[in-house]
Amino acid sequence: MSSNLVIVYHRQPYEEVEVDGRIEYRENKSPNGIVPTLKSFFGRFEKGAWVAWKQAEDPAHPDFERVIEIDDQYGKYTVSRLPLTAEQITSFYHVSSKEAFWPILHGFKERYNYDPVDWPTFREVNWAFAEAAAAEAADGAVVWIHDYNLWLVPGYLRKLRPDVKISFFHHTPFPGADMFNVLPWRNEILESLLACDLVGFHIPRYVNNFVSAARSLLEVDTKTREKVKPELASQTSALSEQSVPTQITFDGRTINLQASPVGVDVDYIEQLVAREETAAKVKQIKQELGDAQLILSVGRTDYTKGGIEQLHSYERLLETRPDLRGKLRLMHVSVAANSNMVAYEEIQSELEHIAGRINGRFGSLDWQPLALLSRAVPFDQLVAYYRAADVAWITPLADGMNLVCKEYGAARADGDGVLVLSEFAGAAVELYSAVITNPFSHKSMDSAISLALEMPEEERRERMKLMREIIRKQDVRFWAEDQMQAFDSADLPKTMIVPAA
Ligand code: GDG
Repeated sequence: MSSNLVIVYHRQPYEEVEVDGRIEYRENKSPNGIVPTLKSFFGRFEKGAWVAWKQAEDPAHPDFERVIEIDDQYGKYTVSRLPLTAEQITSFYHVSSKEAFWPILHGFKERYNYDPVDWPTFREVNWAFAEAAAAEAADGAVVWIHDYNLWLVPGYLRKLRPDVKISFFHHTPFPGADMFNVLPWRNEILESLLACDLVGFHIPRYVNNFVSAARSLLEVDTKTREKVKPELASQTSALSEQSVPTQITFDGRTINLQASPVGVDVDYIEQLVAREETAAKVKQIKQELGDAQLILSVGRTDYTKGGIEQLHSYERLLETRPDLRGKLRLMHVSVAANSNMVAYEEIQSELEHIAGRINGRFGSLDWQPLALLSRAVPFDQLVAYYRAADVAWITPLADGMNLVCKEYGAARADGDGVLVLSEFAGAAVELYSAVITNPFSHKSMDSAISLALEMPEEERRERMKLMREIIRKQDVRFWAEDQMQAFDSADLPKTMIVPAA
């Protein structure tokens, strides 16, 4: 039976484990994150499907079943596995998406690498995703595509299936025309996105940027523009906007635009924190700390996450404040992506270099100022660190949303703890009661961390209370409801759009 909701996301929605020579499909070990959130949508549709890639030596004759049925706590759904060669994956994902698009999306022109991009392969892979989605979709189904590595899918899908509703969600920032137009494939990408019924972003700034890029190249008109919802305009910050287009027109069609910040599963995190094992782990962490304060920093190893700038700030802090030596510990979790990308390897070795220098300069046999972890901490332990940390120091240079800061707030059911948050994380638009900082400024970084470490309890609790109210209200279910409403309101007549060749 074909599906009423088809989710197109590059990764498969489970872990494949070989047991006695047989493949078993297991729930992802970590029930947080975007994959379980997306799977939870299947419960709202009669029949669901997921399209992802899977590596195959010979895609014409893959050594796995292309389409399988999964039955898990989210119900029964189909997973269509698109066989791609290792070369196709490297080219479309690691090279085109990560080396060319990712730096531009996050505003790092100098890191943009155009030369190795093989555009025909990017098109070919996106076409294959579109074909797989078209094969799964029922008449008038919603096809929900995620992220920039699938930018051309909407245009192709519109060609293959003019009847379906196409929605596209960006998890990254979207830059304005000056930055986006660095990409030589800009017209083709924008025309594809304009084949959607709905294009979603975390915050109004990215919507405005998308429209600025589209208007710079194409005859796009704004049909409706609205004041930004109060929950996304509670302060004026680096990423604030006061109004946002909600509908634009292009080529005789209307495209709905949505700003909807992804949230976290607060109930789940609170349940984890309430467990006895978590309490025991928190106690153990606190005992090990003695009277030292714990600063926690968590993210992927990526230049956008600002790890290097943060370690420099920590070094300056220990340099200028000898009184803090022996009284602080920074746990810097920087999970290395398994991608063999030079840019990430360089960041990793730079982090190790600075961390080694800090420990060498200021540490002793009894006290190490910094613990650098390059591997993922299991989520049930991570929440114990969230709960134990006096300060969460989350200072990306650019970040679509940033869920770590929301997880930290969700874990602080005790009402204490301070969040220092970069003003360039999408989450800063919502979490105005955090200590907001500019990671490009030494002065701002250094004063924010000092302020956080010295903040009186009353102020900590007041800020945390405000933050937790927002994190709870705008949690993952709130986002899901927003998406569902947006799908419903995107019921528009469609015409065929042919993306530029
Ligand atoms: C993209 C956008 C946007 C991290 N370290 C560990 C661990 N994590 C988990 C966190 C969190 C997730 O990874 C990271 O989410 P972020 O949102 O912070 O960042 P990206 O991976 O860059 O995600 C981002 C997001 O998409 C959603 O739209 O917010 O802006 O870049 O859930 O908990 N989890 C475990 N151990 C770790 O050491 N278990």
